[in-house]
Amino acid sequence: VTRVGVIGLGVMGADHLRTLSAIAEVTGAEVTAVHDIDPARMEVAPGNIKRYGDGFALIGSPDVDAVLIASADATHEEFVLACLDAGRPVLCEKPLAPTADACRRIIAAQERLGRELVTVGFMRRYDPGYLRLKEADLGATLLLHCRHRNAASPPGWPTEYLIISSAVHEFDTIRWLTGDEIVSVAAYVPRSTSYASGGTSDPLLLVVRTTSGVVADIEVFVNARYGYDVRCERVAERGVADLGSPPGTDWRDRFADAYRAELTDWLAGVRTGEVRGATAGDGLAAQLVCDAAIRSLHTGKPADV
Ligand code: ISE
Repeated sequence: VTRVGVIGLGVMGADHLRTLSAIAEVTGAEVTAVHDIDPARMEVAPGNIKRYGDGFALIGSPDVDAVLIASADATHEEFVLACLDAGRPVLCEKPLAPTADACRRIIAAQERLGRELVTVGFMRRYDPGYLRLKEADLGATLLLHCRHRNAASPPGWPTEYLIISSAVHEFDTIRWLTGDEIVSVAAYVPRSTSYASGGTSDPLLLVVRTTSGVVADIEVFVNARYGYDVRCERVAERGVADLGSPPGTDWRDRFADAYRAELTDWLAGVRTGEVRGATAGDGLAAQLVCDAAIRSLHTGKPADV
């Protein structure tokens, strides 16, 4: 049995706890430990799961074989580094870390260790719709039209979070769909919705170009009100394909299949000693695109990655 420790029992951590329990028979894994800085949040865990007041103690515990990090973005680097120190395979929710330098420190630590233990939670790679889009025999991709709409953003979300928290998925998905790197980003600021927090520019339109010349336009709109609506249309030489998914309430229901598949595949990799999903290098690549998008947002000019 693979014994999993979960750090962070907020929206995503609690959802992952439920999913891990639901797939336990398939994966042969069970959650044996949880940590959250708010003890009340640990109450969502069944009574037989050990509560840790300290995330580092959970990581070092002999009762834990692998770690899932779903705590605040700012804590990801320290917990991932501790997992590497302890030799624990780790699935870290996106972003790997909020800055490129922190991602580089994680990659350097993993290189010193001499083996890959870090998986990043870019779950769209496991979504059946995106897999169909990627596998469709349409020839070379020319354009991608990406739409990423949240029903509502947390109050006080700054404009940069539309990029760091939301568009980051599009950047990884575009890299994964095309097999290219993203080389430039141009950020455009349309008229903002009156439902955005004071001063936040929402929606944004980002236009990125990849190494093979694919151009993708990304709408990120985090106060769309009507629902959670993620769309992607692939325009290729021999045809067009899109996700065709109806709007949902939020990412947990819209990507429920993807999260199950991601956790199942992660745990399969834990057993065989491999990283099967997005790597720490993918985490750094996505963060570098975020940094370029934020530069473009601030300068009003396209930015190279
Ligand atoms: C959130 O953090 C997620 O990761 C969701 O997948 C994304 O759709 C949402 O925009 C983010 O805020």
